[in-house]
Amino acid sequence: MQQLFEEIEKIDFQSEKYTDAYSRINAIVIEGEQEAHENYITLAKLLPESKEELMRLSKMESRHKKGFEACGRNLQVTPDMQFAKEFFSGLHQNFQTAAAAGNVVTCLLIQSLIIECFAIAAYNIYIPVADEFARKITEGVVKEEYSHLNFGEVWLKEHFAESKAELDDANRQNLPIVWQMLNQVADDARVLAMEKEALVEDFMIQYGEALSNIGFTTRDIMRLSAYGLATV
Ligand code: PL3
Ligand code: FE2
Ligand code: FE2
Repeated sequence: MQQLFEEIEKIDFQSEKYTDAYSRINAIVIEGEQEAHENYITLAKLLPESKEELMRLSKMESRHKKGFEACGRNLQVTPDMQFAKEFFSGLHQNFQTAAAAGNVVTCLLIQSLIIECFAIAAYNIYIPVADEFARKITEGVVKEEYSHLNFGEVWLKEHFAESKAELDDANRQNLPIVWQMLNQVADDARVLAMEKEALVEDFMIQYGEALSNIGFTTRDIMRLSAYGLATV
């Protein structure tokens, strides 16, 4: 704990090094919230029986986006949106392809499990080292992300037997992309005092818990949640 305090004291939120890294991380988060907003609208079309709830989640995502835009403005940082679009292109493409084919299980895995767990891990690690303005915003956001993860868990649990094989496939296609994304952001995250190892650990915990809530066995969880990790 003492070490963490010393580290936070050292952070100069105005330094060029910090604001340069922030221009990419802030953009990633803004783009992530925008993608999430669009993905829940798409999911609302695929799952008309949950339309109202999914539209509610989609609106929350645009509020999150506005919150993180304010965090960038507060530090006088211009987010590098071009970088962020490329950063998300792998998951974006896979979500679009799955949606076009009506593969709702894959869409839920990408958005409600992978992206939400990635966001929860990142936000949890960011909160203790954030500037005061961003910390308050991020604390409010992360609470809501748990409810988005919960939507995916509940739906997939209710349809577990018939979704299992598709979940396995979708995990195989998309989890390696997450490890690549983490690698790409690791240096910038380090400048913000966020360690890659902590991000990986928190992601694995969130994702493993989600898979367990859906109904996977411990053996399956080990196999699924580490898929592709050794190759990065
Ligand atoms: C879903 O509601 C939101 C999706 C956002 C995904 C964000 C991923 C963030 C990875 C970058 C790690 C540093 C985060 C810093 C937090 C401000
Ligand atoms: Fe969000
Ligand atoms: Fe979310």
